[in-house]
Amino acid sequence: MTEFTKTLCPYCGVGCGLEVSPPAQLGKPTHRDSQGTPTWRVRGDKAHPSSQGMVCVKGATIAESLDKNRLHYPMVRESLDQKFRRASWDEAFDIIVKRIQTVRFTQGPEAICMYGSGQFQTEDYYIAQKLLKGCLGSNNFDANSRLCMSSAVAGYIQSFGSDGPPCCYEDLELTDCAFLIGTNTAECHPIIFNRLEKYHKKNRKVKMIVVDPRRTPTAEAADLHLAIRPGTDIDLLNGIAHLLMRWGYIDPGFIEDCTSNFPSYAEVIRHYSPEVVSHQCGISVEDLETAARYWGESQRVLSLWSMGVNQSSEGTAKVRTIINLHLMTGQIGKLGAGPFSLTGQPNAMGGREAGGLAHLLPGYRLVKNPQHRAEVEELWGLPSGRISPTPGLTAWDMITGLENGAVGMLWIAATNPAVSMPDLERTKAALLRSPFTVYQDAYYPTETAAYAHVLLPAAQWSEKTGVMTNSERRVTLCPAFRQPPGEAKADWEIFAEVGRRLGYVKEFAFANSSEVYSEFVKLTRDRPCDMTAITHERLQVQGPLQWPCSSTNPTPSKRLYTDLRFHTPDGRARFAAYHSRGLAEPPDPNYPFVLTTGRLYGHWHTQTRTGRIEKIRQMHPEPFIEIHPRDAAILRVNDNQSVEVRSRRGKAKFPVKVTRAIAPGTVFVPMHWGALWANNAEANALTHPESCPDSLQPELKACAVQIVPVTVDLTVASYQRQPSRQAAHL
Ligand SMILES: Nc1nc2c(c(=O)[nH]1)N[C@H]1C(S)=C(S)[C@@H](COP(=O)(O)OP(=O)(O)OC[C@H]3O[C@@H](n4cnc5c(=O)[nH]c(N)nc54)[C@H](O)[C@@H]3O)O[C@H]1N2
Ligand SMILES: Nc1nc2c(c(=O)[nH]1)N[C@H]1C(S)=C(S)[C@@H](COP(=O)(O)OP(=O)(O)OC[C@H]3O[C@@H](n4cnc5c(=O)[nH]c(N)nc54)[C@H](O)[C@@H]3O)O[C@H]1N2
Ligand code: SF4
Ligand SMILES: [Mo]
Repeated sequence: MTEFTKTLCPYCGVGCGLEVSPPAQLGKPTHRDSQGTPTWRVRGDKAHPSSQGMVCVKGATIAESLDKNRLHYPMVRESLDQKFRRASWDEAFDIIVKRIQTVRFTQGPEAICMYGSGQFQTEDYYIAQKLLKGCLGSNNFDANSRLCMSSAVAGYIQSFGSDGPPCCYEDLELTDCAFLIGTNTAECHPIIFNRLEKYHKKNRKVKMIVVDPRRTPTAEAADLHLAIRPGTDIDLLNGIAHLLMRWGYIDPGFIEDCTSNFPSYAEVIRHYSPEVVSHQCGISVEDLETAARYWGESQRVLSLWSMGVNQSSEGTAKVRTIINLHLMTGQIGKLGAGPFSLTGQPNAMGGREAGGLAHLLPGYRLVKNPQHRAEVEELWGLPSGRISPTPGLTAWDMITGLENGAVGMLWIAATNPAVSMPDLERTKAALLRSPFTVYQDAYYPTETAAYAHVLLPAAQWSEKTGVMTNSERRVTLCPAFRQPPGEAKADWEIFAEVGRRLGYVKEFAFANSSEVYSEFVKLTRDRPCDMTAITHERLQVQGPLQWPCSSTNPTPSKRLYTDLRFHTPDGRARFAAYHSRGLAEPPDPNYPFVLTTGRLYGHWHTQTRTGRIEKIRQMHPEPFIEIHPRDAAILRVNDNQSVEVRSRRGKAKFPVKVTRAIAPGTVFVPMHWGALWANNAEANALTHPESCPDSLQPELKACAVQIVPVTVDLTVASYQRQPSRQAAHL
């Protein structure tokens, strides 16, 4: 037996390779965490091409969270005011299956919903699609990726005819100009940032531009930081295009041979003169011109983006406007260039491959496409017409569906919506009205557990075998290397057992996850994400592989579109002509500040794991609100003083951090502190659910707020609540 297991870090979409070994090994002292508990050793896998041995603090400490506050057994209750009681799996399955049948025959399959996660492995995603969209005929499977990646998905599909980030991490070390927009890569994709930063430091000619209303650690490393006003990205991008056009930095050959719709785009960008854009974005004409010059003079431009672009009421338009710049300058399909969306979660990419959003089907297919439905039905051995032609409910639709009674059953897995959804007061009120909620998570308590009728204990990473795909389309096997606690089961096993108990015995007759994966890849044959040459066994032997990797061409591909043919009917990439529309809820005299929300280096989302790691708790002991000194002076607040922040929907309290890193008029709070981790410091108490009309992704990055100083000081101590104590009501 080898002394370590090669696997993938289960946090962010960088997808770093890890080597994990047991706490006790012959000839070595037992490995322990800071509290003295024996803990698995973790180190970077030097052979993993994506990360080359590097890890950040989250990956390095992952093992410390594995055994803390785990949910061990199924728990049930009749109503939300009762206590949970322990149940057998048999009883829990029975309750769920009966409920599915009742809802199916009284309200119809479209009243059954599942809300999943980019933290599923691909096998979990796939089995959930087969159960919901196939066997039950309900497209109401959506994932937290709706809050995360759906604008990138929509943008790629509309511009290129298919989803799929076309670049790879090697491009970070081949580019002349890295254009980072709406991404705090240094804190949120640290190893991607390390690779870029090292290369940038060594090669002084290489330019790095960062577009972010905050001066983040990412922005600090840039040659040019454009601190635009929130929501003015399209103005900026069209302004850059305007100058590229004016200065003749365009690629007419590429535009002519490989694209369509350029004239309507050219008509739009005409209106974005430097003076107009400088005024709109709140940046100088000089900085705008520098950005355009860097773009224009570079042979290879690589754009990187994440939530500052996607989480917007014009998210898809922003994505397409970034792609426009690449099309206009021919910066795609070659080394060191292209529009590269950074995926947030470890397997958001796998979710897209498996069809894990309400409008998708496995293999980069669309619910609305009759041929796609027929292909999937055939492979699943289902009668023709079983898959509904109507896209299902999105994450937010499920909340409004609870409000209006359209949802008869909600099954939530691997996500914590009672913290991460917009407009939390409304979200929580809707969850309270749910006639029946199943919540399947690895940990207890989490904020969402309070809204469940049935709790199912999930085996997590390290305890189940499956694959995940990272941002550069690289698929890595994550083998189980320890036992799940108590009676916890892999998510896919739970879904498959429910399927069998509903009568779909042969549809869910899988002996293990390797068989699940083999069936799934058949659905990728001849699709843009063809993975037909990938199996668990090959990944085990050869290590991680990028797709496309098909049985007809089993050598993995580093980049897409190198032949400059796109997946549109005419093979051309499409220009999009968008004017800027701005924020869904702009500031006004009553709510004069724009609140933006995001992440910190050490914490992972709702803290179910990182909140239990001492080193990380010390790194980020409490929530805060960043306020510019000018605004602090107007509000008469100082560092550490408390303020109440109010939006039209709710309020929260934070200690103030006065800093020039945030622009005047804008304030920032981290998203990590839910109700279990602090008193009233929920970012989403304030946010709104207005979303992009194409991707239906909510604008979590901006809402209008007012700020009022409060007298009671919030001390660190009040934030150091131990959620383990809350387990008492189990
Ligand atoms: N440490 C850590 N890393 C993570 C995660 C985590 O929880 N913790 N989560 C992972 C996940 S799921 C995701 S999705 C990614 C997110 O990764 P990022 O998108 O990099 O992170 P965020 O902090 O959400 O937002 C990025 C930046 O968008 C900026 N922004 C706000 N409004 C605008 C705007 O209008 N225009 C522009 N251009 N920028 C704007 C914010 O100031 C912020 O700095 O991180 C992944 N990695
Ligand atoms: N204000 C604001 N809100 C945001 C964002 C923002 O930038 N600002 N970002 C949005 C984005 S991009 C995202 S991705 C979401 C993230 O928000 P969530 O998905 O709610 O956050 P997590 O804390 O990652 O929740 C994952 C849950 O899955 C559990 N888990 C881990 N592994 C497994 C497993 O294998 N199986 C099961 N069943 N459970 C498991 C964990 O214990 C945890 O409870 O937040 C969104 N909300
Ligand atoms: S960069 Fe992301 S994948 Fe890599 S170790 Fe850190 S959290 Fe894990
Ligand atoms: Mo995300």
